[in-house]
Amino acid sequence: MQLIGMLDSPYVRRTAIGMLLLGLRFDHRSLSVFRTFDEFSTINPVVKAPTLVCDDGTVLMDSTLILQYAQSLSPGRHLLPPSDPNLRRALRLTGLALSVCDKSVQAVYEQVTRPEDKQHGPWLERVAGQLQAALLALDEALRQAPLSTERDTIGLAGISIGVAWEFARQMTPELLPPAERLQTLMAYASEVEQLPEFRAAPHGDGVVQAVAA
Ligand SMILES: N[C@@H](CCC(=O)N[C@@H](CS)C(=O)NCC(=O)O)C(=O)O
Repeated sequence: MQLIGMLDSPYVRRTAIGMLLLGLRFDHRSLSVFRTFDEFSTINPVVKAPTLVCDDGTVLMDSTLILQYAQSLSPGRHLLPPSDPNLRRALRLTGLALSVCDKSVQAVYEQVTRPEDKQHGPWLERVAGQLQAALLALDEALRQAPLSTERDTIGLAGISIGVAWEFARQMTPELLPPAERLQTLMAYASEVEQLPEFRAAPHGDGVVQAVAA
């Protein structure tokens, strides 16, 4: 299998970390959807990161769908709890984390891909408000009940929260709520960033490293 896309994308990074935690072997090609658009389009003409080229050549896209497929290849390790109430909580937290990713990415695209005089202030304000709401809800949820930071039990929610925070922190620091309102979230994220799978796939332009079993 080949995972295509850069680890500066939170979607690529959550996919890579999830696949590593599932114990799957894959090659990683750090192609940019912007700088290497043409090369990317020869693999997936839709140019979406992440893209997964399966062993039979099937091309998958979308981090959640790729992770759903990856989960099917690793029946011994589960990234989602099997049933309620834990399943419902994990899905809610994952949804909040994905919203952090979506809103942070939208803000980056607005600021980076548009010329300054074409940027739309009210849109950016709306996105920033949504980003802040998702981050504050995550902090509150983690304060109410802990979430695993352990390698053997961390799931999709924990992976997504760690990755989402790192992306938002690095890419849109000016849009975040005050740090004192995110203490629990920050502590959680800093702990999970120490896991071998997170360290093997750091935010940035590198390639996913192998992890010892
Ligand atoms: N919901 C998708 C979002 C993926 C996404 O938007 N990825 C960005 C990179 S951060 C991308 O492919 N951008 C290129 C484009 O949309 O043209 C997922 O979870 O994979």
